[in-house]
Amino acid sequence: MLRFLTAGESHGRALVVIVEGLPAGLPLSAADIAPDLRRRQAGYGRGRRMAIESDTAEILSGVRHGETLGSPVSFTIANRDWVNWQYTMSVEANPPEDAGGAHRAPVTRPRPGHADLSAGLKYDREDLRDILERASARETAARVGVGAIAKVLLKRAGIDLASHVIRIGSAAITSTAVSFEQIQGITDEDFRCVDPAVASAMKDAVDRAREGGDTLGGTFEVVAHNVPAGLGSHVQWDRKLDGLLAQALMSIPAIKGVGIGLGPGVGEQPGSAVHDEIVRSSGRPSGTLGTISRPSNRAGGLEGGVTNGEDVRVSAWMKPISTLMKPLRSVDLTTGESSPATIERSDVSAVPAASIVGEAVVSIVLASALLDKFGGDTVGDMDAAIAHYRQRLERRLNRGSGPA
Ligand code: EPS
Repeated sequence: MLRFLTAGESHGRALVVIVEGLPAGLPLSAADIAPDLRRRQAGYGRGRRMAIESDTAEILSGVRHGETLGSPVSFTIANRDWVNWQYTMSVEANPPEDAGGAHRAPVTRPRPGHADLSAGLKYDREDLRDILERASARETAARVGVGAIAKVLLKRAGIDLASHVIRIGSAAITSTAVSFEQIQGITDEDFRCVDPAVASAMKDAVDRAREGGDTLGGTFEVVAHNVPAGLGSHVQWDRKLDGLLAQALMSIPAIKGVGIGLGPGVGEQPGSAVHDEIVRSSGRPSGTLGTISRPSNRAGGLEGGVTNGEDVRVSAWMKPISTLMKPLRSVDLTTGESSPATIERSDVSAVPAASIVGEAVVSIVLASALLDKFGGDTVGDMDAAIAHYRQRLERRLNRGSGPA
């Protein structure tokens, strides 16, 4: 099992992460984490914060001379903006008057859609900043760091991941089966969309929303390629991989829906148009099962909570960001008076960034499932278990297909 915890406030000193369960002997360095941290910061529609930050991971433990030790890996991601928030975010009861940054007034007017009201009441915080600092999507930088480490492990097993944006507001691609190669070929970091004409419509939509003081959500899809059949299990509810993927994606801030394969579309079609037939491969097999192929992959690579050798395809629906520059109605919790919601610096749309976070959480769940199945205290043990399993499947699936 791979597990991790993150800590850190959005404008505190740093994000802090501990990852436990990685086998020993995995080559790993901060350079493996850097590209995904950078990709998460990109995207059209982000706020000014991303111009301040230059996210980098500093590994503090669990790695020596470029290899994991089997002990917990910890790392931090510094918040560059912290220098401007030292007074506001001080750990000390009485910060010195000359501590860095403005002396900010408490946040008392909760934003509809954010955690401000519900968690502010639950934790009894007068200044709702105590809530928003941790509910902020800034935390997702930490998860992207963990996901990048998980990807190194997955890569060793031959598994690759990619993601793309399907929709921002009303601008959307219509194709339901974009190939893994097409997604891998995306170079436009602003929208991460396979169709340049739709990307241009997405830009117009974001610009219109910004002008109107509004925000936009959307949809993205994550695809994992070359996944062995047999990750996850049908035997118990909390071992079903589709359920674990849904939980991981739903825990990303603002995600309100998750689909596997056809997703919610499964209810609109008869079984003959939903299930993927099982055929003998002729030529290049569709997935990792060799002699067995699937002409379609509407199941998104998962049947019975177990991977079936096809690409794992999961999509997520993101609501519009809840800080509106033209704020919705709210109530000032200090005075009880009706009042427009607080305005904090924010993004107009962050669907492209969310797709990178989606890749990360899917990687973490798949890496954990890979370790559950093939385990081992060292990567060598894991490699051997995978090789042994592949041979077993090959023997089983080649029955009747070769010379007697
Ligand atoms: C984000 C950091 C935040 C926001 C955004 C995403 O930084 P700041 O609050 O300093 O501008 O830009 O978070 C939200 C939109 C939100 O609602 O929390 C990040 O690192 O991704």
